[in-house]
Amino acid sequence: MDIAALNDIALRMVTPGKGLLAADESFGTIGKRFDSINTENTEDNRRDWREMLFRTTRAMEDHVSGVILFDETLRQNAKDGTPLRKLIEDAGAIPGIKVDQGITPLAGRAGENITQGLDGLRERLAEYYELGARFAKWRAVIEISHPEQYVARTPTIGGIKANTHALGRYAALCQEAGIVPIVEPEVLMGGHHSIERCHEVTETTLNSLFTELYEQGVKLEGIILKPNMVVAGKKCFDQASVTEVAERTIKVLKDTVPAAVPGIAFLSGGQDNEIATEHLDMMNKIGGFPWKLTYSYGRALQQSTLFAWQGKAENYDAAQAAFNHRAHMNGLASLGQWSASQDAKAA
Ligand code: 5MM
Repeated sequence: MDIAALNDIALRMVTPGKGLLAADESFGTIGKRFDSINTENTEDNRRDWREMLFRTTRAMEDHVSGVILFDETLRQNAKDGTPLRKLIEDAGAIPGIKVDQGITPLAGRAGENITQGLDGLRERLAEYYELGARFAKWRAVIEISHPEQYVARTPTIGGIKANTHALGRYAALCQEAGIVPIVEPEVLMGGHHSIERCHEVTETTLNSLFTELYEQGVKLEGIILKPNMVVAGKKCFDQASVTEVAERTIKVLKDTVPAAVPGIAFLSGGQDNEIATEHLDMMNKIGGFPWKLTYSYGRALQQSTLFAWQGKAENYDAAQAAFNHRAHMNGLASLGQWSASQDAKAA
C-alpha cells in the first residue's frame, strides 16, 4: 500500500472550495428520482442526465473534486462516444465508484440492516482501478427507531458493530487496491427522534467505526469520512437551529474522529438543498477543527437541476445553470463564505 499516494488522492478530494458529487444512484434510486419528473428510467435517460451534469463546466471545474459513480456509469459512453469517466477527468475531477451492493435485513435483529458486497470485492476493486476509479464508497445504514418503541429499539450495539466491521473490511481492501475508501456510516434522519438521540447514536457509531478501522489496519491518512450531520429526525416536532446542528456536529466529530483523517465530506440525507448548504457553511464559519469539512451530496446537489431538466433536451441550459448555482453555493459553504442573500440572488 502506497499511503502517500492515497493521502494525495484524499487531499485532492477535499480541495478547498470543492466537494464530491454523489451520482451513484443504483437503478431503483435513480428510478425514484426520474419518477418525480415523469421521466422513464432507461439507460439512455440515465446517460443523458449524467452527461449533462459532467459537461457543466463551471460547476465541475471549480466545485467538484470527484464524482461517485454507479457501476453502469463508469462503463458508459457519452452520446458522442467519449467515456463519461473521461468527461469527469477532463474537468479535473476524480472518478470514484460505489462498491457496496445495498442493504439486507440483519439476521436476528428486527429493524436493522447490514450492507452487502464484501464477497469478490478484491477482484471488483482491481477491475475498477483499471477502469480509472481512484476512490470508492460504501454506505452503512443505521436507523433510529421511534422514541416510544421500547421493544426492538434500534440501533443495537450489535447492529452498529456488524456495520462498522463491514466498513473496516471494505476500507482495508480499498487501500490494498490503491483506492481511497469513502467510509459512510449514515444515521438516517427520517423518523421522530430528537437531535439528542441522533447525537448519541452518531457518537456511538463513529466510535465503533474508528475502532474497527484501527483493528483492521486501515491508514487514516488515506480515507475520507462521509457522515450524517447531527439533526433531529424529519418528523420530530422540535427542529434544531442551524447553529445547534453545526455545533453538535462539530462536537461529535471532535470527540470521535482522529486528526489524521484528511477530510470529512457530509451526505445531505434528505435535507432541503439550502439548509444542507447553510449547515456546512456554519460549521466552516465556526471552524477550529483539524480536518477539511466539505460536501458529498447527492440530492442536495442535484434536486434543483433535476427539476430544471425535466428529462427534456430543451431544458439542458436551464439545468446546467441550476447545477452551476448549487455547486457554487456549496463551494462557498465549504470555505465558510456562503450567504443567504447571494444564494437567493443567483437562484
Ligand atoms: C446517490 O445516492 C446514494 C445511494 O444510492 P443507492 O441507495 O441507490 O445505493 C447515497 O449513498 C448517497 O451517495 C449518499 O447517501 C449521499 O446522498 P444524499 O442524497 O444523502 O446527499
